[in-house]
Amino acid sequence: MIEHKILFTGTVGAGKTTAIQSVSEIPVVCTDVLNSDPSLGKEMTTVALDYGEVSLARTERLRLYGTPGQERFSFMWKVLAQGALGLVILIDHTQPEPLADLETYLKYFRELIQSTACVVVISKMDESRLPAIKDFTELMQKHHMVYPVVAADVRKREQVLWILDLLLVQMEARL
Ligand SMILES: Nc1nc2c(ncn2[C@@H]2O[C@H](COP(=O)(O)OP(=O)(O)OP(=O)(O)O)[C@@H](O)[C@H]2O)c(=O)[nH]1
Ligand SMILES: [Mg+2]
Repeated sequence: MIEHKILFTGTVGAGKTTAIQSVSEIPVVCTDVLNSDPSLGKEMTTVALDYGEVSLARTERLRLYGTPGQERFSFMWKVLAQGALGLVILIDHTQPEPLADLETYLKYFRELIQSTACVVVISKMDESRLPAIKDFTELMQKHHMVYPVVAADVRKREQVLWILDLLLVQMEARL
């Protein structure tokens, strides 16, 4: 059995925990607690990590880790990034500055992105329309990063599997 570690990161409420819960075949290890910050606009928030697993073929299993979104827990980001072979950056499109948010994650994970595979996922585009996907792609180009940028609803298992597929294609191309 070949195992790959995949890391889900990105903004608070973008759907990291949801994405892992959508596809995991084991009960997700979840460290969500009641959120005490009303500005986050949701009941629960991750304080340490999420962990789930999904097997894609009989020979391949993905170990899925999710980071906390809140910056005060960012000490966990580097810890969780160790050994990751692919990175999913989730950006909540309903937040005031989604482009600036993406830039924050591109900068923080620059080394990991350049040495592994990456997919940028814009979530909640059903709720707000601008900026467009093209604007996120242009930002990536400005940073000389050529990776897929997609809009997805991570509450849907098939869409998370599609995101993982976009990562695996890159990982296979590197082998
Ligand atoms: N409308 C809409 N809601 C979504 C979409 N994707 C996820 N959600 C909702 O957004 C919320 C995401 O919450 P979490 O999965 O806890 O987000 P998180 O990224 O783990 O957040 P932190 O752990 O606090 O950083 C959930 O209530 C989802 O149901 C989407 O595409 N559209
Ligand atoms: Mg979470």
